[in-house]
Parts: sequence; C-alpha cells; structure tokens
Amino acid sequence: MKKIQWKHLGLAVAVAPMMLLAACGDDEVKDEGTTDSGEVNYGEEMGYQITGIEPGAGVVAASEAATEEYENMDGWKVVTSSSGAMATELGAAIDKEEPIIVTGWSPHWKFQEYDLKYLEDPKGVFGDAETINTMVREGLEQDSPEAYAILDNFYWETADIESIMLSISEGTSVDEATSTWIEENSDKVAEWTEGVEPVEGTEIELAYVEWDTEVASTNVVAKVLEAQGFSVKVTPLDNAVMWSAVADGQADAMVAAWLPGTHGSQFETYGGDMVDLGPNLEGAKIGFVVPTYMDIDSIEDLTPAE
Ligand code: PBE
Repeated sequence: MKKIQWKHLGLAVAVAPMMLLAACGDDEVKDEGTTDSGEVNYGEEMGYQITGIEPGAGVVAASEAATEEYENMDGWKVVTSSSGAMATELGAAIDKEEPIIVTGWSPHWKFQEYDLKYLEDPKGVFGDAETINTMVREGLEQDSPEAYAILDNFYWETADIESIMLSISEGTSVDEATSTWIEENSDKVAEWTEGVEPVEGTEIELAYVEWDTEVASTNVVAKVLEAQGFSVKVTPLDNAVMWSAVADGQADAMVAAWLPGTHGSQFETYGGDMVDLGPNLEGAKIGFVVPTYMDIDSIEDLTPAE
C-alpha cells in the first residue's frame, strides 16, 4: 500500500505529464513507475546524497571513490555523520518507504531488522569479501603472553556478532548484551582461553572505533580478558588514531582491522609496525546498501545530478 503511494507521488512530482506521455510512447511505463530502461530518478528525491557514517571510516572513503569512478554518480555527495545517525535515517526512510542509500557494512544488525540489499559494484570499488583481523602491538607477546594467546585465539562467526548487535540495537545495554552472549556461548569462549594461565590485574588497553561491529567485538574480548584476571581499558578512537595507537604501542591491541580493502590505506601506513594475528571473523563486506523496495540493483542504475 505504502509502496504504491510514495512511488506514485514521486512519479507525479518528478515527471511532467508531457514526459510521461513520451515515456509511454518509447519505453512503456511499468506499474512501479520505472521505464524499460530501468531508470528511476531516485537521485533527485535523495538530493543526490549518500547517507554516510564517521568521516574516518573506510567505507566512507570507498564511497567517495565510487562517486568519482562511476561517471553516472556525477554530482553525488557522501554526507558524513555517525553510525548511529545513519541507522536512524535508514529506519526513518524505511518507515516512509522513501529511497535512501547508506554506506553499509556486514555483519550488521540492519540486515536482520530490515529488508536490504547491496547495490552491485561492477567496477569493484568496494572490493570483495573481507576479514576482520586482530592486531597487537610489537612486544605484547613477550610482555603478556596470556593476553597475546587469548587475542590470537579470538575467532567467531557472523551469527555470533550479529546476535549481540541486534540485541544492542533493540535497547539492551552493551554490558548486558555481551555478558549474555558470553554466558550462552561458554564453549566457544573456553576455546579462546584454553590452556592460558590466569593473571592478577595485568593492564591491557584495547583501542576501537564506535562502529556497531567493533562495539560488540571489543567489549566481548574485554570481558573475556577480565574474566582471566586482566584489568582492561577500552578506548574509543577515530579510525586512523586507532591504527596509530597500536603501531606506536599506546594501545596493546585492536580487533577491528578490516582487510584487505576497507582499511587498506591504514594497513599500508601502520601495518608494518604491529603484529597481525589474522582474522577473528570472515565474510565481512562493505558497499552501498538500499532497501529492497528500491527498483535498482547496481550502482550503475543511478543517474547523475542535473
Ligand atoms: N565499518 C565498520 C568500518 C570498519 C568496521 C565498515 C564502518 C569502516 O568503514 O572503516
């Protein structure tokens, strides 16, 4: 019902009656308001804006690159804000069945909450599937072999992290959502700490960025380290600062390195000054994400700003 309403409204506003007649002539208008050539002028309805997140995020940089590399995105802008604001705007647009394009990533609770799809990226600007890796400072293995071992063992699946993210998005506190997951997955957690000696108050600092994925993963790891006797500090930083903090040893570790693409430039700058403990999660992805009710499938279906 709603779907038909906004689309008809959009069509009435965007297409002058003469053009509508012309379109009927050459390009038969389908009932959804698209032509055979598949063109819908969503750009105009969205003000040619992509709803972005924090300025330092890799997905924002990749989105800006996409606006450069796809000629049909001429005149489009990525508007930065925060991950929370992006999620709020996405929810508000979906409530009204309005078009929206966000700088999206998975794992993310939004895919469980809403019907969404990635726009195809034939030029490969957003890269392929990625891993999220754990990075520790040089010397941690010698200074705290117990923390190093747990961080090295930390590995989980998309379903794990998404269940925590969904619970937080529904209003559960980070503390409760992560504790509940740990209680319910004690077998998995036991594998991360297997054979590791408890410690007495050794200090460990984890750097992260307040993206939904990293809020979940960092807090789970912090709790597991605490249960082992560590005194853990979690420090929210900007993306580039998170990388430099681990590189220069101000922070001991981070579990938030999206590779090879999303944080490729940070890895190039700082990766040589830290120890890469490999993936803690596989199958991560970034790209333009839209509600499935939008009649476009590819970035190439967007039209340039007029
Ligand atoms: N993200 C989530 C980050 C990595 C983790 C996709 C928003 C980024 O774009 O840098």
